[in-house]
Amino acid sequence: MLVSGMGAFESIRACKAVLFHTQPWRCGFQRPAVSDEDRWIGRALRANPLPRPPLVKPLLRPGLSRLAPRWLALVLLVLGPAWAAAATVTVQVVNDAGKPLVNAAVFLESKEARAAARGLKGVEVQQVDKRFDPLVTVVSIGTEVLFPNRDKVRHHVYSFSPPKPFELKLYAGTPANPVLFDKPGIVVLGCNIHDKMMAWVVVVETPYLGLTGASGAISLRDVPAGAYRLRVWHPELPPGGAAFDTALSVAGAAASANVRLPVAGR
Ligand SMILES: [Cu+2]
Repeated sequence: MLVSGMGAFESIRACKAVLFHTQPWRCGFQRPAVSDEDRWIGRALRANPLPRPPLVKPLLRPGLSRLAPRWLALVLLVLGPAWAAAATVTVQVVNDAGKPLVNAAVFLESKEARAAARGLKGVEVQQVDKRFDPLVTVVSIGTEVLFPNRDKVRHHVYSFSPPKPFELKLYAGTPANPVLFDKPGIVVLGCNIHDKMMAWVVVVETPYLGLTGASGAISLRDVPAGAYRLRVWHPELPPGGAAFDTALSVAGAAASANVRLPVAGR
């Protein structure tokens, strides 16, 4: 079935092959069901626990264990104020009508955040009821993602996106090898069998990341004090364009920001 706006393309698959990175909406993108948001954000946060600042662990290597208490005291004396200043950053995202916007990827960039980014294992984007779940996944660079098929039909997951072109040929169950997302950017997922299946993996160079839920809000915990770029991306932003970008200074126990994106969402 053709989708309004597809123009000269003969099928949704042909449309996606050409327009995946430019105008995927013309190929039949369907907005997420609001009822699934809490499940998505819950899984995203479980899959992407925010790491602690990596300052103490190296000092506790076996060779230094005897000195650890003294080192720790010195480190805490010097860095204590910065450590104590780790903040919770709350970001409220709304659409162009001022309504809460679900499934917006929110992340904080800085030189230090880039150095602290660590890939994780065990992140999943499952296929269930012939759709991807979650619809949007935001991960730190270097993260491995599994694509378990929990449907009774087989799927053929692929992406043409430059940060991670890949293909998991027609399969049932969980493929043995996860897909490593080792370059930053937006990776659009599709299924060769079910043309309407679409989802996104947002690969970012920071450990301070999250996805907005039904309220359009996200709280990023344990963010060290510092100057950041607050970035916000949503699947309905103009394809190929940059994510929303603004300066955000983090100090004290909490920081907050309001972001209005020029998308309809819901
Ligand atoms: Cu499929």
